[in-house]
Amino acid sequence: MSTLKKVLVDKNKSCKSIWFMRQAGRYLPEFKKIRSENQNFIKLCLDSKLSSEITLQPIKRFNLDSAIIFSDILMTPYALGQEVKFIKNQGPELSKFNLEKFLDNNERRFSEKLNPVYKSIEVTRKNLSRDKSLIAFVGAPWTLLVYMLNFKKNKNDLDLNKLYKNNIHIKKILDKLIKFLYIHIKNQISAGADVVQIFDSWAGLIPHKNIKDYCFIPNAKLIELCKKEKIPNICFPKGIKKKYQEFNRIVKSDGINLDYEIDPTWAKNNLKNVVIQGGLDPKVLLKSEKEMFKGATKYIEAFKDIPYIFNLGHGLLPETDPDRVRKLIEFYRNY
Ligand code: 1CP
Repeated sequence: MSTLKKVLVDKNKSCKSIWFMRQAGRYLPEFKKIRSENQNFIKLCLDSKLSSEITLQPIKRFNLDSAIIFSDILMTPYALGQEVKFIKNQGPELSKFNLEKFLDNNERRFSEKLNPVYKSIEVTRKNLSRDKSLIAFVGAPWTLLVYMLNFKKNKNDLDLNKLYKNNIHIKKILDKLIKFLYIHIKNQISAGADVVQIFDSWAGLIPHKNIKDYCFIPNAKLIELCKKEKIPNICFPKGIKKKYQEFNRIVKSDGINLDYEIDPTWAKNNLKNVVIQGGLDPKVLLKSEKEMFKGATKYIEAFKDIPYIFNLGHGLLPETDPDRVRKLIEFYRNY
């Protein structure tokens, strides 16, 4: 069994496990080289051989305990018929959402379009040692909807007018997304993934009165499905602050990833019956070594008596020096 599963499922607190969100891609020179030769990001995600190679890059370099498949949460809207483009230094851009077309999607076509992702999982599993987990992931319904309906006004604000104008359709869209995400999760498990993480990266933008319907319930439904499939699962409801507690009470995932705004001591005292993962601000990897170790120590100490998976409070930043990542891993393993 992988160390990730030993902590997540067996709640073995003396077993340590470490991996990083966004460890594949973004900052490694060996990734940047492949990326520079492959301008179309979606096509790169659909190249099973290259995507498997990228998935394994951080494992080869750092011997991390788990691999996360190189793909993207926006592969779901892609497979549901929206055009997805990544504009350099600007982020993703999706073609205009069409409700009728969206509701008309069929399951077989959806799976077919994502088949290269499943193939990549198969190939990766064959090349990954058995003591390491292969993590599959999906974007939570709300976070996907933010991109699909182009709800963001700028980096961290929601266009509330757009939200209210679309309010009557939102639940319908979320429900349909849940159906397709279930298929995507099941296909990834069949291909060989043995842990699932759900990224609700924009949960923090949801107005208070909608948090239950747009975040807690959709995540809970996906976790229910993971449990039915007996697949260990982790949620990441980024930015919801103290609502992490209510999220945890309702969703009941095996693991919960802290974001960097959550105080680790608060988390330890308030998040019960769940394995805690992550929390460390990825920006500390850009600071001095001393500050990085100090930051890491805070999390290691806070969780030393309970099961804990070392990870970050959001993804590794593109400007991270790989040597820093190595030092952080060494520090953690020698602690
Ligand atoms: O231009 C490039 O080189 C593409 C950069 C890149 C990479 C390497 C994007 C574009 N996606 C990815 C891979 C990716 N995305 C992984 C692979 C495995 C890993 O490295 O861990 C994963 C797990 C994701 C997940 C993802 N994509 C999330 C959730 C996690 C998070 O960081 O909050 C989100 C929100 C996305 C959307 C996305 N993909 C890429 C960009 C630039 C964005 C937008 C982010 C934003 O709006 O700020």
